[in-house]
Amino acid sequence: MSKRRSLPDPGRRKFLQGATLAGAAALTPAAADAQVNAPVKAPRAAMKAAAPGPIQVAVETLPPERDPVTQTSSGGDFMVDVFKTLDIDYLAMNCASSFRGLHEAVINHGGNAKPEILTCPHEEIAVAMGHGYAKIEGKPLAMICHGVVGLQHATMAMYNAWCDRVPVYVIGGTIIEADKRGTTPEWVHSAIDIGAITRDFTKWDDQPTSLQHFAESAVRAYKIATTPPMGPVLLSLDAELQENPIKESEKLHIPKLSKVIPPQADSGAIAEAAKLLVNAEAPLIVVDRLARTPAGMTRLVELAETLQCAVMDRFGRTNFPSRHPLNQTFRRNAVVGQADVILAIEMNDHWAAINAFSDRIVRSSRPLHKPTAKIVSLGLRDMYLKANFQDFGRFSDIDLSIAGDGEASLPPLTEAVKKLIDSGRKSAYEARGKRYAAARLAMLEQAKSDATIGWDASPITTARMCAEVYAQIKDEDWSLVGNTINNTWPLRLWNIDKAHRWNGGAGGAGVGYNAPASLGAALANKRHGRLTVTFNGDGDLMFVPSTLWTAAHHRIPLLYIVQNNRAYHQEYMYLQAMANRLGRGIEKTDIGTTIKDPNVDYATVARGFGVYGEGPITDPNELAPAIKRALAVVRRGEPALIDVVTDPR
Ligand SMILES: Cc1ncc(C[n+]2csc(CCOP(=O)(O)OP(=O)(O)O)c2C)c(N)n1
Ligand SMILES: [Mg+2]
Repeated sequence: MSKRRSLPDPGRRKFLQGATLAGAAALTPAAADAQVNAPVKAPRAAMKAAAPGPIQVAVETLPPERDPVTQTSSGGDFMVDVFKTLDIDYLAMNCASSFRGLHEAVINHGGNAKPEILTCPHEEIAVAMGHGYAKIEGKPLAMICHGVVGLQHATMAMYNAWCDRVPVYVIGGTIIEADKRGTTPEWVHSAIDIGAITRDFTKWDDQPTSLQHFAESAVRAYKIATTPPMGPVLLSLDAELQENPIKESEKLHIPKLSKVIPPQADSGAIAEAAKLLVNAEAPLIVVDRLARTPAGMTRLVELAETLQCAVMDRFGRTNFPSRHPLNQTFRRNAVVGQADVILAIEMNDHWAAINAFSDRIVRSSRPLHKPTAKIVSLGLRDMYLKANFQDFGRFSDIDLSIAGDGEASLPPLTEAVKKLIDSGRKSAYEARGKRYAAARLAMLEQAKSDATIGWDASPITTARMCAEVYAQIKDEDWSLVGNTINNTWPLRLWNIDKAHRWNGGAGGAGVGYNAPASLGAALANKRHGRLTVTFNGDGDLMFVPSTLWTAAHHRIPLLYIVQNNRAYHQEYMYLQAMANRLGRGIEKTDIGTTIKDPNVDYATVARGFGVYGEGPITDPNELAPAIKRALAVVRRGEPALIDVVTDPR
C-alpha cells in the first residue's frame, strides 16, 4: 500500500506559490473578486488551480498521519500534582480545547481521582454543583471552563456563589500569547484578561505565566476562597503552560496550604455585648450566615440556652434547630417588636431582617424594632465589600459593630455572658424561656393545622407534597437540599436538627441554581450515606434540565420533586399585584409568566436523560406510592424525579 499522500497538482502548487509571493500582497479584495469573476481565458492548469477546493495547504505543512510522541510530561501533570495537595475531589467541566492539556493530565497522569471529572452539559451547572457541594462538604470543588465563552455561561452561578459567600474554585482555559493562537476559534475565545468578566464577584483571580507562578497562585486561590468570608476565585490558565513539557522540574516547589484561623472578636467588645444581653428584658439573636461548620449550631444553642432568649434564623445557613423551643423564626414581628437588645450575627442583609417592606402599592417600609432597641452586630460583613453589585442591603442603624468571625466569637461571648448571670437572673431567664417554648409550640400546632387546608385538593397543595415526602424520609439520615424560597413547609414542620438537614438557597436568587446545586449537595451527601431530596421549581428546572443527565451519568442518588405549578409563579403574583394596582384586572397575567401550552412532561424529560421519572401526579392519593417507588431507586444509588402538579389555579 502506498504511503504517499494525494499531492496537489504541481501546476497548482506553482500557481499558489506565485500567488503568495507576488499576488497576495498586491491584490485588493475587490481586485481579487474581479479576477475570480473575469471571463475564462486562463490556461487549463491555472483554471484548475483557481477552482474552489480543499487543497490550500502546501505539502510541507500537512499534519502527520499519526500524532508523534514528542514529550513525556506536560505542565498539566504538574498542575494535577498541585491540585492533589489541595484535597480537591472533583473537577466539574464542559470540555474545551483551551484546557485540553490539563484535562489530559487529570485523566492520564492523575488517574481521574482527586480530582475526578464531573461531566456537565453547561458551565452554569458545573459552578452551581460546586456551590451546593461546598454547602454540605464545607470545602470547594473545582470547575474548569473554556476561558471566554464557558466563563460567560458560568457567570450567573458564580454570582450566586459570591452573594452566598460560598467558595467555588473556578478555572478558565485561555491562550495568552497572540502568536500562539491559531485560527478564528482560538481568537474569539481569547481575551487579554478573562478575569475582567467576573472580577466584581470573585474574591481573587490570577493568570499565572509560569508553572511556579501557577503553584503559588493555585494554593493562594484555595486559601483565599476558603478564608471567611468565603467566595469564588478564578485562575486563568494558559493553554501553552498546560500543554508544553515541564522545564527544570527540580526547581518547582508546591507551597504548603496553611488555612487561616478566622478571627475572634475583640475581648472588650465581647464584654460590652455580653453586658447588654444579660441586662436586657427581651434579648433577640438574629442569625444569617453564622454556621460555617456544624459547630456553629452547637455554639449558638449554648448561647441561646444560657440567655433563654429568642432566636430568629434568616436561613443563610442552617444555624439553629428548627424545633428548638427558643426558635422564634416565624414570629418575626412579635420578637423583633419586643426586643430591647438585638444581637445580629453574620448578617447579609441586616436591614431586611428588622424592617418590614412592601411593594404592593408603592415601595414602603417601616422598622419592626423599637426606636430604643440597642442593636449589636457581630461578623465579618463590614470587613469585606465590593462596590458594583449591591448584595449588601440597606445601610442600617447599629449601636455596636463588632468585627470578628461569628462562629469563632461565640464561645468567648457565651463565657462572658455566663460570668455575668447571677441566680436571680437565672430564674427570670427560665420563665422567659418557657414563654418562648409555649409560643413556639403554638406556632407548630398552627403550622400543622394550616398544612391540612386543601389536603385532598387536586392540584396538590405544597403542604401535602412536603408532608408526604417527610413521612417517608424522617427516620433516616435525610438531607433536604436547595432552595425552598416560596415553600416554607419544611422549615416550619420538619425536624431540622443538624447542619446537613438543609443547605439553603442560592444567595443571589438567580434561578437555575436549584437543580444543579442540589445535585452537588447530593454528591457530597453520597459519601456520607445520606438520603437527599430537593423540591425543584418547574421554572428553575427549565433553565438547566440537562443537569439530570449529569445525575444519571455519575449515578448521584437524589430525589427531585418537581414543584410543578406550571408557572414562574413568584413573578406571576408580582404581575397580578401590578395589574391590580392599576385596576386593569388579572385576566391577561398568564402572558409571559406561565409554562403551559404545551405543558412540560418532566417525567419524560427525566427518562430522556436516563433518570427514573414518574408523573405528572395530580391526585394526592397517588403521591405516597410514587414517592415510595422513587425512593427505592434513590436508595439503590441513582437519581429519580417525580413531577407533582401544584398548579394553584
Ligand atoms: C436568572 C433569573 N431569571 C429570572 C428571575 C426572576 N424570577 C424570580 S422567581 C422566578 C420564577 C421561578 O420559577 P419556579 O422555579 O417555577 O418557581 P415558582 O416561582 O413557580 O415557585 C423568576 C423567573 C431570577 N430570579 N433569576
Ligand atoms: Mg413554578
